[in-house]
Amino acid sequence: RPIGVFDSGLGGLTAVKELLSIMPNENIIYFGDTGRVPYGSRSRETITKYAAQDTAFLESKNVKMIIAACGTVSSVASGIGESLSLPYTGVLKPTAIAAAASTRNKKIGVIATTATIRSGSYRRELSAIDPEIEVFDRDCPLFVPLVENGWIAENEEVTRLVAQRYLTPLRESGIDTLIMGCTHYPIIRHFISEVMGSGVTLIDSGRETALYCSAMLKERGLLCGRSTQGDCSFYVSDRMEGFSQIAGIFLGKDIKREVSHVNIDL
Ligand code: DGN
Repeated sequence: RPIGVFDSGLGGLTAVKELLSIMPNENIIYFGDTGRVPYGSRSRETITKYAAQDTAFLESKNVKMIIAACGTVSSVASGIGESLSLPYTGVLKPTAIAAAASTRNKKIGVIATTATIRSGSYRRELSAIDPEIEVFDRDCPLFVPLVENGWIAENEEVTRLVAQRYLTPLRESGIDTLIMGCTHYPIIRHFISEVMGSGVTLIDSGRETALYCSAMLKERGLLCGRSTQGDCSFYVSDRMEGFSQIAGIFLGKDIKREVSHVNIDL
């Protein structure tokens, strides 16, 4: 059975990329809610409703585990795992654990969507791990549309300027670790690390969650046993062309034939 992954759009592909490299034999079903992106500016009720529909779709595909590869869902609709009968993880816990293990000076930055920052989820999670950790956070609402529109290449000056504007105050705060708390952000990590400099370790929530998922599957004896390459299928709730193209660039392969449309809001 496949692993189910969902996000509001392209962001969760950062988890898929890592899943493919850690567990190349697994099958993956990905749902990107491109018809309703962004989630990050919406209310708790709306995000919770969308997340319930997204997980119901993945359950209908008979997945063995569900990953909410979305910082916003993990932070705002945090109860979603309890209503599922399948193993489930969001990105919050694995990411906070990795950041707390990485910091030396106990100053951690968090960048994410407005909904995630407003929820205070990373502050709570990090202070539960170590109350001495000081958190510097900042919402970066323009990053998600920049990624969804494909403005991700090194020469996109607008994305560079936006990154400079959001991140310069964080660089000056003296953090040594920065959580990319929205799964879209690693797609533009080259711009983020350019501003932050080499002294700041970037924590990729997609990667940490993929590692956590592999540990969960192993612990439950749910890893797939075969030795051949697994399959990936992608579903989106809006036009497929834009998604296929940007996802293909990010994953480094042509996925056009693997992308289908689904009507999620039934
Ligand atoms: N990838 C989502 C997250 O991690 O928060 C982005 C949410 C959104 O749609 N803005």
